[in-house]
Amino acid sequence: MSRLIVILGDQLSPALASLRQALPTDVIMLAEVPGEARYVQHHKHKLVLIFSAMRHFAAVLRQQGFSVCYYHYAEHAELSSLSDAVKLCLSQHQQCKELLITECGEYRLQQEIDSWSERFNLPVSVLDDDRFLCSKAMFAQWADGRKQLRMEFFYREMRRYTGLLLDEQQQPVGGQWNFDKDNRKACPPDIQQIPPLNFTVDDITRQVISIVDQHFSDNMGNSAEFHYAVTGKQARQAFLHFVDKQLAQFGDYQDAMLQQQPFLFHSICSMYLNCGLLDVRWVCQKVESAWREGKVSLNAAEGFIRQIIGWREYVRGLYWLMMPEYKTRNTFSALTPLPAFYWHGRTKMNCMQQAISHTIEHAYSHHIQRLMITGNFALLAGLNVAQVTDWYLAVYADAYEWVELPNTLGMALFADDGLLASKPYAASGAYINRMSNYCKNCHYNVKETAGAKACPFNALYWDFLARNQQQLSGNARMQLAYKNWYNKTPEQQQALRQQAATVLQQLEQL
Ligand code: FAD
Ligand code: DLZ
Ligand code: SF4
Repeated sequence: MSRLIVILGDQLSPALASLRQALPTDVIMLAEVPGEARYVQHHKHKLVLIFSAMRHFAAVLRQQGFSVCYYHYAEHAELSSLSDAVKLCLSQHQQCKELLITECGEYRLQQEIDSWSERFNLPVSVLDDDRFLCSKAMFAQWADGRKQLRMEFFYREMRRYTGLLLDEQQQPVGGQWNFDKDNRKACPPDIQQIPPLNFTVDDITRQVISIVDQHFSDNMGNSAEFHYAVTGKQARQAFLHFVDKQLAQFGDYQDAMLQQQPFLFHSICSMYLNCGLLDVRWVCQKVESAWREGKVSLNAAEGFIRQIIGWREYVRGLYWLMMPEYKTRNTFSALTPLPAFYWHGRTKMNCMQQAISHTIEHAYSHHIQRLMITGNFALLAGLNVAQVTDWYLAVYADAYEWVELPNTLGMALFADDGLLASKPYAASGAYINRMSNYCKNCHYNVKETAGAKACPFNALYWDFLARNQQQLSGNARMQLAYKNWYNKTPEQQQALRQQAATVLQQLEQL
């Protein structure tokens, strides 16, 4: 008996659980379908990356002797969803009497998959996605009975579980678990940098680019500028380049931002990890080895490994633990419509212009731009949570809901009432000025709080504290912020709130 093995666009890993079970008699299906390509307005680079990586992956499976059924975008008018593709494939391969799939990354699509058994009247096996180190069940067990689900404690468990950066007594090397405090230096503007590896497009990618241009012309980005890896081999090359050239400075400058520098010392590997071109165990081993060989400092290696086995695994665990209810959360009842400049990048706020233009150009911006620039602005201005989360899901090449939603709704917007973060990441212009050189080139003045030239982040920050006093003033980590607010005279408070009201009225013109 043959099985139909369905591989999704973010499951492009040779060691995928379902592929490990594949037999020569099975049929493997991959399908480019509008249902997945249009559920948000994905950035063109994200579409090119996924379609091209899917096609390259299918070619390798064929070379390995598998029977692959591949549906190209728009070649079959009747295909709208993945379910349609499965139906067509089953009709074309009637020997398949069972479906096999690895669990998917988004609740929305998992619901669809869960309907297949009844819909197609076949047994459907859904395997755990063991590309993640922590299974859903393991995370749920860790979370069970805890009052707070803090990443730091989860991360320590994951260090013990993986053995990464432990000494012979199973204690953290360097005597502490976390070197976060050493990851927050501002970056000198003239620092020497070697850019990430770019790749020239091949025939497969060229064909995909023309499809994306034809069918997704209104989406963000310019597909002619696509420069990312599309195979596992290229993604590993790009990562080794990072380890060799950038990792040494990743630790120090993880939180820094510089004018016209979208990548700084970041790895640019989330888009590859998330679609399966890179393996988390492999990347962590490469980074640990670089430290053990004395090539990079511990704060760089630990800082990187924490992001992967800590944050990445933690947000995934939290997502599956809390969905679908998580997506409905909106602690501050934030409903202000997303300003149009999030889509076109034309704003006088230089920090926002930089973060959004990097996003438009590369379908990428680094963590601090996502959190402390576009995310912070959305938090302070009370932008509509659903519109903000849709924006992040659309515009980044690494965006899938399991990772995007907890980071946006939980970390950036604090809309989950502190489930993920112990306090809101709210900051005025002073933080942005400290961590970047953006303010020097800005129309607004970061030192001013009143008037047409005042940095919008300043009044919005105080207004955020004032309007959410009821929810936040009891938070131990907000005490200093509220002390500073209460130290202001009623006139000062009134002026700041008036300025914030003016800013909010003119959002589209900022
Ligand atoms: P590096 O800075 O080099 O970090 C190394 C790796 O660590 C990343 O590749 C990533 O796999 C992992 N990592 C780091 N931080 C996180 C985190 N908070 N959560 C999960 N993994 C992390 N990441 C995504 O992969 N997809 C998203 O859709 C996404 N949306 C985000 C939205 C917001 C509002 C915020 C604040 C963060 C978001 N992140 C998301 C997390 C993080 O910003 C990106 O993983 C990172 O910027 C990717 O760039 P990089 O590969 O150069 O990362
Ligand atoms: C993101 C994406 C896109 C743009 N297109 C496809 C597609 O055409 N076919 C497919 O199988 N997967 C695609 N994906 C990835 C899926 O959306 C992803 O598997 C789910 O969101 C679950 O993470
Ligand atoms: Fe951003 Fe304000 Fe600095 Fe301008 S002055 S770059 S708006 S923080």
